[in-house]
Amino acid sequence: MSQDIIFKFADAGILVNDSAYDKINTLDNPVNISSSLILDIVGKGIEKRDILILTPEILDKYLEKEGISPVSSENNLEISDLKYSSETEKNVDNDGLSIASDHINSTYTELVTEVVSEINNESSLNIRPNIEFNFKVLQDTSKKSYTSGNIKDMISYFNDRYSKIKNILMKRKELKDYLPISDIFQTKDVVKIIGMVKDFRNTKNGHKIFEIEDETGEISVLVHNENHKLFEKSEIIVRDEVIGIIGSRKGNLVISNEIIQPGVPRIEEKPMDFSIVFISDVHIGSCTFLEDVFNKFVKWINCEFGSQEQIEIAKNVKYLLVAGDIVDGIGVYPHQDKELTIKDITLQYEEAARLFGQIRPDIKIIIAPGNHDASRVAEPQPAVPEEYAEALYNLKNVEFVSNPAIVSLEGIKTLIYHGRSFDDLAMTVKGLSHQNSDIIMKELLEKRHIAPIYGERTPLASEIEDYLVIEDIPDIFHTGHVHINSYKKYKGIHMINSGTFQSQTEFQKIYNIIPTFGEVPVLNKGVFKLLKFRDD
Ligand code: D5M
Ligand code: FE
Ligand code: ZN
Repeated sequence: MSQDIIFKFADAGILVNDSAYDKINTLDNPVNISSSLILDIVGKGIEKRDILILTPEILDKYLEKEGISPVSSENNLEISDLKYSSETEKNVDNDGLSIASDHINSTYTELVTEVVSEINNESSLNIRPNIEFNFKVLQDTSKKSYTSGNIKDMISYFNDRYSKIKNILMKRKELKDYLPISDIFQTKDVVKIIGMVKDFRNTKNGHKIFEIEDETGEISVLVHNENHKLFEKSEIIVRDEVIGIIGSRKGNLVISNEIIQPGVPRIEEKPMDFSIVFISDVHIGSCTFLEDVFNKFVKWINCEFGSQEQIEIAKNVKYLLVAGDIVDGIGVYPHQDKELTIKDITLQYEEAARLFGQIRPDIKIIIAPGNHDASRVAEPQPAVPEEYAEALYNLKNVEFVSNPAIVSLEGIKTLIYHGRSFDDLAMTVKGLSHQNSDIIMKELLEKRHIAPIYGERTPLASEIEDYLVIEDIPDIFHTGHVHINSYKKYKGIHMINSGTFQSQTEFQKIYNIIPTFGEVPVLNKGVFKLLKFRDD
């Protein structure tokens, strides 16, 4: 009997007796059958703290109900068939929870503590009864979708994007005396404009030409390939981005000397006397969701597992942020059902509620949707709908926000974004890839937009307003989606990608995406840590 299966049952509060162990072991697919059986039992509404004993008789009834193997008993499995035990079992994992130090870049590694592997047998769980949260939602677009999807909305959407980002660019001293495009034909010397990139192309001599437009007109801007630094900068500029150009006019062409992105000023770091845990891409319901790894994470956050140092970190946790893809969803890609253990979206959220419901109630959990969740896919995505996720909504310590959203956690401004636009940037910009989400996050901050390219893989709702402009500078920028974690501090902003709890999928095999599953970033009193829960 694999330990994994024992723990699966134990985590759901079910003890499996010896004969039932043996019986499960003889089945073709014991792991999957165990998962379904657990769901079936848990779905009957047992109390979380009750311990149930699974006997071979109960197992037989379940197998018969599911048509898995012929058994003699005629009764259906009922909750009353399970024997209750008042004894509370302590589940102790044999595997150490370690703080990872083997990570990608050096800045990252410097911030990670030494590997420690100790097992804490005694629960230090001490619920803080009087804990107070200073939690505010600063920006949420859940109820702000007014779009009728017509062409007028498109125009208004782009105008809004342009004027919001222009307002940021106008404050740059280099662009103070910018001119509307229609006026530059009257000037001879230096030309300064602020416009949206309508398109760009390379000339046959290898120069780059941008078509830039504002509300008054449009103009071609040439970037000479011998101006190496400028040419390099021009390579990261994308369609629909709003930029400033300083150059000289030659007839109907502006020769660019400088490209100015709105960028972000350096921010001062705020003190933090608590911890925030960042996760995303849990993909509950998928065959590749790593339930055991997730349960180990839950035990740590509940202060029941880890070295003394790790438990001290857990004690400081006040917020758990989830940046989308909580569940694997239904029909997200062709033939997805073959890769699902739970094929119903409501049941996926019920399972999510069971798993997240094990987390201590004095931690506030903030959930934003991702492209696998049951929210509309066009961004900004409204919060996970209650209609499908009622079970999660019933958890008292969970808050739901849109994607993207800005929340204030004790005054720490946190921008949460799933990260779908990373696909567009990784596909279209030289030097950007899923592996380097820190560079993509820096680029989004520089562009002051969550999903700058319109009409690529990221579906954007053409709202009357563009809610994806990054107007406020966050203290933390939390993303997911790429399933590969990263951390970098840029101009004082903590940029965090939280990885996943899903092992490599068939799709990711094709694209050679190697996920960093079970590695969880934490800001412990302002200091970054990466906690490793995976076993390998
Ligand atoms: O995304 C899981 C992973 O797959 C993540 O690394 C992004 C990548 N991905 C997803 N969709 C695409 C497209 N359309 N192009 C390129 N790469 C993609 P998930 O959202 O969990 O399915
Ligand atoms: Fe995902
Ligand atoms: Zn995703």
